Amino acid sequence: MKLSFLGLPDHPNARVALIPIPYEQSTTWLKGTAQAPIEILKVSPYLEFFDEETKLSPHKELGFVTYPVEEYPLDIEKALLEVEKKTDLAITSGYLPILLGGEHTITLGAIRAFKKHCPTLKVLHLDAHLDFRKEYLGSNLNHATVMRHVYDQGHSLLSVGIRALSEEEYEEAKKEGLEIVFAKDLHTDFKRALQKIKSFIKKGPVYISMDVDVMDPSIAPGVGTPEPGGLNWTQLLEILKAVAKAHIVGMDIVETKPLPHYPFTEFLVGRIILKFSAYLAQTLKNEFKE
Ligand SMILES: [Mn+2]
Repeated sequence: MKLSFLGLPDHPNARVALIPIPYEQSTTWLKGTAQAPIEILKVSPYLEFFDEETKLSPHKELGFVTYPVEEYPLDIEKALLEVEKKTDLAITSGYLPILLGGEHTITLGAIRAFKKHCPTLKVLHLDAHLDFRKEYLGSNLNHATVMRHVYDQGHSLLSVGIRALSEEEYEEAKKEGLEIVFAKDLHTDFKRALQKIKSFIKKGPVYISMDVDVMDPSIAPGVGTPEPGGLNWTQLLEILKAVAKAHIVGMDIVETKPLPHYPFTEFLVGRIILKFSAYLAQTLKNEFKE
């Protein structure tokens, strides 16, 4: 049986394509993120599909297609090439791709695909970690260096929710003038932090890369490297609302690590996709009215 988001058949006029990427090679601490796409799809039929806030049903208004769950080559460059091809296929088919990881390194494959279609792509990066190292544990291409690669490709980058980084990363980021909205900025003055995010995404196509550990571990315990002091649900929704009003072209949600018997984080990711899609559907509806 083909696994699909919400357990639904592919919508004939879908706007969103879910791309499962069960790739895991460089995860440093707890393993298991390769299982995440399957587990997220498996729990998704048990979510309520209707969104109480927008009063919309995104599976009808936007529609979803789910790409098949396929294995990826272990070699990182080969895997990234596959990710790039899949993302490219989704873009050229007219979908907004949402990649379901898998480890964070896969973001680079998606960004490479977008580079051809949107050279001025901006990347909004939600994460507890800056992932801006030049090298980590002897390799320069892994989950801890991925945003450095994205940045080096020439994309503007805003990292949000950061609360764990090395001194070297901090110095590098400062040197490059990288914009960072630390988790503490969100907690002390959310309005101001949100304004910073809004001005970043205002112009130009935006890709959002979300490591689930950006959320507080109390609501997202199923991650490889949890950090206290993360985003709460309301803060995330405000950010997603702002993003849905911008020129958003793609997204990934990575680094979920399913915990045996406690599928909180898989349900959370399913809900994030539905919430974000409901906001998108609402934006499209409003545009249609104008
Ligand atoms: Mn992280």
